[in-house]
Amino acid sequence: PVSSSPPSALSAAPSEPKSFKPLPTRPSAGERREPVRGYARLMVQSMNESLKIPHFGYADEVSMGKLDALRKELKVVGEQYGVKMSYMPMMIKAASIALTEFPVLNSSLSDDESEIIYKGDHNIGVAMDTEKGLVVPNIKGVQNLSILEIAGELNRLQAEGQGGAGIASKDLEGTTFTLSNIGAIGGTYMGPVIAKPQVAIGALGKIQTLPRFDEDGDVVAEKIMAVSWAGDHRIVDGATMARFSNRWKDMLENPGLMVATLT
Ligand code: CAO
Repeated sequence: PVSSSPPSALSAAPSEPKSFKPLPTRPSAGERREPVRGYARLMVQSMNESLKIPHFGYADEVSMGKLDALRKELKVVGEQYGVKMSYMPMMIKAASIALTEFPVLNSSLSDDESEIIYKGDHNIGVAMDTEKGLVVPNIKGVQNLSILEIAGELNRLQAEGQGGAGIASKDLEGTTFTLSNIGAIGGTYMGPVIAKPQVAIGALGKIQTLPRFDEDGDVVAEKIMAVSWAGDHRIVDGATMARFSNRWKDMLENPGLMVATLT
């Protein structure tokens, strides 16, 4: 028998009809040219240089349950200081602590490739998706900053990235290591690209609730985030990257370890 009821998509239609909006751009037969300017120009220059770096990749997953609980607490603290607290400030601080133990990841190779230059400061770059395109400002001297201070700097850079004046060049210079939170938009894994003269970068996937086994072999719901690292294989080897990643992951999975290390 043929049902007289309408398909479910139609039955869910709003009672008041909406006005029809045409798509913002319609394909046309001709081509259109646009000058590559601003952040897009920086991306061209920086990525051409990146091609000279022999990359290797390394990925792992992090159980984010405890960090998620800590973030909920710090969010309330942040509000008292007028600061928005995401996961990033804690992940940036953990990276800085791990960099102290694995300084080669916060180094660069000299132009003649004869020396490794270990950087004094952890100027951690954060890839930002802005209306004007990708830009990577850095938070300077993270080794000396509290999680709250890192959050304040991140908020400032995010606001400037979205603002008309853009991010000042001093905030774009001197990056020593980068994190890219592509998971804020979506995705699980990424192949991040190192920007010279840095030697490492990490891309963070979307935090998802997934089934995993606990210590008793029972299936439990866990908050999982994948991390994808890239290293410059001329001076970073896979074992060093794995040890660094393990240390970083340990701190995110057991934030007490991070607190114990804070100066
Ligand atoms: N998984 C799930 N949720 C996430 C998440 C992740 N990995 N990262 C962020 N979120 C959540 C935040 O917790 C926040 O939730 P609440 O509103 O409930 O607090 C929300 O998403 C928005 O976060 P945010 O984007 O404002 O803040 P952030 O500090 O996490 O990230 C920034 C800041 C600048 C890194 C991010 O906005 C961004 O631009 N990411 C894109 C980076 C990018 O383009 N990389 C590609 C580079 S190569 O082309």
